[in-house]
Amino acid sequence: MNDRAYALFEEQQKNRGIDLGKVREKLKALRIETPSWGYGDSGTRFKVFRKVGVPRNPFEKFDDAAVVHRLTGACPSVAIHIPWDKVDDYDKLKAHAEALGLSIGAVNPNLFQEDDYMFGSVTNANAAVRRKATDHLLECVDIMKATGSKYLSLWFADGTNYPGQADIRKRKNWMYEALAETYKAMEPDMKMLIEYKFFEPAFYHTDLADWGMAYNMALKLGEQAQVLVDTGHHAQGTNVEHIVAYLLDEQRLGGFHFNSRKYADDDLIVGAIHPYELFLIFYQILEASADANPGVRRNADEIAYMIDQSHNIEPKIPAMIRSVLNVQTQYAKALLINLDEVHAAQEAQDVMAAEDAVRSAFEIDVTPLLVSIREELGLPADPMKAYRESGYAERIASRGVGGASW
Ligand code: PSV
Ligand code: MN
Repeated sequence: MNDRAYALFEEQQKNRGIDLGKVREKLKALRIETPSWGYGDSGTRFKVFRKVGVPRNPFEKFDDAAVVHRLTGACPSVAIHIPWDKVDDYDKLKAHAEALGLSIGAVNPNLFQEDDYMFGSVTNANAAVRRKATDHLLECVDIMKATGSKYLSLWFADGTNYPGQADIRKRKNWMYEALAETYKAMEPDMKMLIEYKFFEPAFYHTDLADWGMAYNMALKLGEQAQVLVDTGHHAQGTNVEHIVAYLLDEQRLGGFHFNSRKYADDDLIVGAIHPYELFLIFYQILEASADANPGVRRNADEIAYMIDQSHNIEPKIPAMIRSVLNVQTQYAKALLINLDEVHAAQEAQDVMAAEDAVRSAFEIDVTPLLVSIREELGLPADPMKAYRESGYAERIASRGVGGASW
């Protein structure tokens, strides 16, 4: 039955002029990092619901991440958050990850949970607080060295709530100073990913509010600094794929935090709310990946794809699997865009044909393709079903309630 479905799919794609061999290679190469904090308990400012079976320490978070990787074959690295994932012995954490077939991905400093940071961390008017915050960034670079991580992933909650509360330009310069000191401590093969978000927890101004501010910092710091696009961090209606295309053209798109949202930074399952946006992001990436400029191509091919979601009501492991599958689905659809057809329509300035060439790929059911690839890789055809049937959720119930938060 599956063979027949795939044969039909293959025939249809051949007729559309799609080279399925290349599509399959690209799909098999897609890697999506999952976040350690996505396995812990998280919530809203109203309530953190405690769940049965939540990992009690970083080691158990890796155990859960390994299940996601085993079932999807696409998630071999896990981002860590310090101090949530602080351990006495990073060699031990690294060895634990490796024994599970995982590696330690991006290291995320935490500069938003201490009382000292009420008025900011690296942009605090108090020099001693700034020093403490920068020291934490440097500590995270040391953790990267100890764990073999290549990405320092930075998000700052720093900002103000009221006009006049602080000197915006001074804070801009303090931000740069902290990042420059951190940048200097990195090894040449490490990257600094700079995330932005326009509000929350600060409600008047945030020091790194949008991609332009993050990009400007990255430009001033040097080539190892790049912008990280968290899909939930924009004002409603922002054209995220335009930002993606722009950053790719400037060769400064470092990575993504995938999640989805209806209203603000909701951190929901990826692709749950705006799947077409995710598809269009991949369309821009694939255009860049075929660009005449080798630097643009390299940037497109080196993007760090990461999930950043936290589950308030969802069971964590299946929610993560669903996100991974949704990313694969939208990537697969984007790979079915016939770019030659798009370019011909663009050349002819044929608006309807150009729009159709892109959208029609979104409308294709890629299930036969994904199932066929999973079968080739020895993965379960339906990872969600395989998870439900694995008994893992029942086994981890013995961890009880009250595991790690975030
Ligand atoms: C907070 O908005 C946030 O979701 C940022 O996107 C960070 O990447 C993440 O938390 C972890 O600090
Ligand atoms: Mn993020």
